[in-house]
Amino acid sequence: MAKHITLLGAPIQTGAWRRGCLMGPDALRTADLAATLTVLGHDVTDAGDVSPEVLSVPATENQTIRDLDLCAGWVRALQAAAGKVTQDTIPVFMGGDHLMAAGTVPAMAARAETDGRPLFVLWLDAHSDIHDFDSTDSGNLHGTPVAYFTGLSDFSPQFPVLPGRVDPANICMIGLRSVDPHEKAALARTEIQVADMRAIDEHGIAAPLRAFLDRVEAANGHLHVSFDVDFLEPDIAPAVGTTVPGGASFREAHLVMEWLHDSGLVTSLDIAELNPFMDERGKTARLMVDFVASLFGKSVLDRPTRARG
Ligand code: 5AB
Ligand code: MN
Ligand code: MN
Ligand code: MN
Repeated sequence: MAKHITLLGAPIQTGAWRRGCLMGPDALRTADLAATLTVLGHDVTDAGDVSPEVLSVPATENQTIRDLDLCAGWVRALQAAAGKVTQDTIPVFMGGDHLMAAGTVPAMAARAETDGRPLFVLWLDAHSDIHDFDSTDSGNLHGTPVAYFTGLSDFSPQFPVLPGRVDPANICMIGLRSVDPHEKAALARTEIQVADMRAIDEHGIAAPLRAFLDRVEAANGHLHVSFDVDFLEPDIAPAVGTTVPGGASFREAHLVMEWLHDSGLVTSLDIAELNPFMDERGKTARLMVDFVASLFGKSVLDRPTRARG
């Protein structure tokens, strides 16, 4: 079924330690994201890149936080830009480091609420990104969006009051393999469902995904997918800031994308943490375009889908 897809660039890199994510949107454009989705029959608009607001926010107690003003300016600007996306459009937010999700996800939660439906989030990542201003050791705010958009930690007054909040019970994280002690304790206290790499090794990637998609469908939810490139095994996706070995294989990630398509449930997507400076001849950018294509209906054989109106 043809969709209206809007590509929106979020060239934020101040949430990460290593520079380069600001080239992410242009690498995805260069790898022909728009044309690839158009060929699949979709109606695609590239709305260009968001720019950060210029802000000066109060300092946090934790002095290690990196680039707080600029990060806060990005969160504000991304919430505003994502907040303009209408219900009939599927936005593809092209990052940018993963702090982008502190902008995109609260806006998508607010949009779902306007539609009278809950927002569910599928978090594909090596990391749980559930630090807060106090707990982060690295000071890199791309490790914090989940604690912010769930309201589990207080990010005021530096980050905006949430336009929409995500219930932790509506989040499923798949692919985790690098979780800091604070994050481990935080996850244990929440209802976030986690399939770490060990669980995937033991039971496969299909089981947790199926269970989650069934829940989204039963609740008539909107589904936001936040795809951190480091979810993938670094051998196939080297263009990331910090490589964590043992990630999802091509086949596992591909199956996730195809099932997401067949579910007919996805209403928005982040592509996060693509760092083209670390890439090998565009290989990761092209791989991500291929995965997004699968999510939007590229397939080998036709199969029955659960398309919804
Ligand atoms: B990413 C780490 N937990 O807080 C930290 O790539 C890594 O968006 C954060 O998932 C990784 O710095 C953030 C060690
Ligand atoms: Mn992440
Ligand atoms: Mn990550
Ligand atoms: Mn990263």
